[in-house]
Amino acid sequence: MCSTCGCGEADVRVTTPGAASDAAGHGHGHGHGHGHDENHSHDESHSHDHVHLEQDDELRTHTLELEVAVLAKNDGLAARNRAWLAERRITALNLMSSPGAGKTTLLERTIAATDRAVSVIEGDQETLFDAERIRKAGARAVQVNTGAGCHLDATMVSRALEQLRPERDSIVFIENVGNLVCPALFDLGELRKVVVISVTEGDDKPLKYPHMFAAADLVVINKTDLLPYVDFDMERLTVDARKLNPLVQVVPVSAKTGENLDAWLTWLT
Ligand SMILES: Nc1nc2c(ncn2[C@@H]2O[C@H](COP(=O)(O)OP(=O)(O)OP(=O)(O)O)[C@@H](O)[C@H]2O)c(=O)[nH]1
Ligand SMILES: [Zn+2]
Ligand SMILES: [Zn+2]
Ligand SMILES: [Zn+2]
Repeated sequence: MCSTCGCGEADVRVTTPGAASDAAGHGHGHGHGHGHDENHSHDESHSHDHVHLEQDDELRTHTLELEVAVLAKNDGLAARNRAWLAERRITALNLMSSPGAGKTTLLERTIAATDRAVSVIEGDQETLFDAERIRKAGARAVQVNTGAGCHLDATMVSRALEQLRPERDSIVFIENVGNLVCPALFDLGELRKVVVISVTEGDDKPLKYPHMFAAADLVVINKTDLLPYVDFDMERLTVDARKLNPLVQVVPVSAKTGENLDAWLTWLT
């Protein structure tokens, strides 16, 4: 029911790859919306008569009310997830990035390098690819397929936790759907939010996607092995991220080569 991008959770599936039955759950068919603050329908730079301004305002007000209600409901469910995780002393981390920034690669490395028990909730629109990669890397994983949806929400994470059954004192990584926009708005019940940005995406992303960077506890700059080949100013990215979020930590790594991975692992512990 997202008025802007049409995402919905009507066909959400939660699957444990390799499990005896691919216990495919089916989502309750309620629609949901999420915020896109910008008014997409009017380009600021051109002028035209706002003859239908009242209808626009009405629609916008309605959309906003819907979004507020959806996010409030999500926040309630996220609080339940957070309490459930805290009772078990489980550290849950919400990993967000645009598609292909290297979230799964970083997790593969992390699983190999850490002593803590790790399990993973994978979010993608389709396929079990990432959950299979995690399983091959040696950790348990549950795949959430969001169908048309472009983010994970607290309900999906709650259902995934039921299947995952993470052990006490472990780390649960939640790899969100690749998207720098709406995942920022949805509290999943995680302890911390991590944004992964790769150097091939450009250093202008914090100011272009401010909600994501404002929400982050940590920014991981990935693919530093490619720095010689791209124009990416690490200093600019850091300065801009801190304009939005003065306390945010920034850790450059290469998930491919393992460069500076210790800084990430230290942040984790
Ligand atoms: N050069 C280089 N390539 C990397 C690095 N990390 C990941 N990659 C490559 O980037 C591509 C995407 O990596 P993934 O780990 O699948 O990225 P992702 O963020 O999980 O992608 P989605 O789940 O689709 O959003 C793959 O081809 C990786 O091998 C890195 O540090 N350096
Ligand atoms: Zn959207
Ligand atoms: Zn991935
Ligand atoms: Zn979305």
